Amino acid sequence: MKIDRRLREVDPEIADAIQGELNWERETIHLIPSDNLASRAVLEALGSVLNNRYSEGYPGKRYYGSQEFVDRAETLAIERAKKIFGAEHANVQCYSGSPANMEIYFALLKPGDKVMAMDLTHGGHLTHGSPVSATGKTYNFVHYGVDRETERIDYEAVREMALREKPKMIVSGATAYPREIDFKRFAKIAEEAGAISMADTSHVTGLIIGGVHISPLPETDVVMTTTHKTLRGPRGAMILCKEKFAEAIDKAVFPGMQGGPHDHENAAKAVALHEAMQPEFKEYAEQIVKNAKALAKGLIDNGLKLVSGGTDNHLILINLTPIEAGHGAFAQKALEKANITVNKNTIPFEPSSPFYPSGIRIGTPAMTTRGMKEGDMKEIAGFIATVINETKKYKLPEEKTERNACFSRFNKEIDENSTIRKVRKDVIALSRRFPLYEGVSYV
Ligand code: DSN
Repeated sequence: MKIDRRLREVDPEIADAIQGELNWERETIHLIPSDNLASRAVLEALGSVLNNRYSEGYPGKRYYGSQEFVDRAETLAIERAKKIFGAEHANVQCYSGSPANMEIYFALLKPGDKVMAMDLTHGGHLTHGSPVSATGKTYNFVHYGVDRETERIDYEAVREMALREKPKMIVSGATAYPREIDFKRFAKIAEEAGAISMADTSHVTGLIIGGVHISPLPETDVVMTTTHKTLRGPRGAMILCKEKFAEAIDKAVFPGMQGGPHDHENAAKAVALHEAMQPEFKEYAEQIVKNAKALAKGLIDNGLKLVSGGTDNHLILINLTPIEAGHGAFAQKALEKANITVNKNTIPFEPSSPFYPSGIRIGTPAMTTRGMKEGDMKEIAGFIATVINETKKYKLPEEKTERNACFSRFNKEIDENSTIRKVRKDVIALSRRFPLYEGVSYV
């Protein structure tokens, strides 16, 4: 085997798949709020020779030899993480957000301990104790949600619940909550209730670093963040905590739940943190929110209903129940046909189901990275409203057995829909005005 042949030569099928994704990203309005576009510098570190190593342990205390450069990269990541978040301790080895949350629970709880977290359908995450997740099966989760009227977290209700339930840990943070979360208030509630405070800031970490949203630190005991969302780094996660929890967290990550760290990923985390320390990152974070507010206004002006009536962060939840409960799958598919990438999502007090939810979740990080501004958001809001309007005549059959046939018919008709085809052309024209990964090719 010749080690230095290029991907195109070795595996043209995978080269085609990657080139296809690149073309798609270049010509798409990419609005999944947990997605972003990592820099070439981050991608270069990810695709580096650091992939080749095993290095169980931590810098200076490894089980394998010759770790000079691995240690250098991981130490840079740790130091940058501590500095940027103002944290006493950082563990950057977590493979991703879900294992990182498990690692925190494993470090600080015993099976069966009570934990309070946000309900999945109100915007929480699977690993915040959903009954289908190992977290929900291992620990005794009790859930708070949003207020039915305001669709926002009612902090006084959370406080009352915490004092009543006396959990061992209170988790703040969400994946589908369009409003700012007062992480400091959560930490205070936990302190009053005698609980450990844990914040999962994954979605809004870039906004926190950019000074746009409230930081959970230094008050919160343990913070978990993924590194690939608004932070715009490689896929992965890290845990930040108070010194008193450092040993337990490190032991839970390795050897508790993980083996060898992904050294290439950790180096790429260091690059992303370096980028986040630059002055332009603050501008990017501010622009994410300006864009989300402009997009939300545009959607409302076009007659769409938003959960909580708007947004303070990077994401928006469109409530499609005025069309019908469970309409999210139709909207997602039709938008995909128009080269607009979104995800169907449950809404608070969901009247349908997670597979056929009543909402669409959209966000601005990726398009902000691409350089789009408020005027572009207004145009995109018009595209989204036009496409959703074309789906209104389709209704989700009550009978589950009729749903596949319904979606086959819908897919065919949506493919041929001239209004959606016209939007697609306009979307491609708009996205081409914002070049992406120029000069990169797998052809
Ligand atoms: N799946 C991620 C999201 O889309 O928010 C969270 O892990």
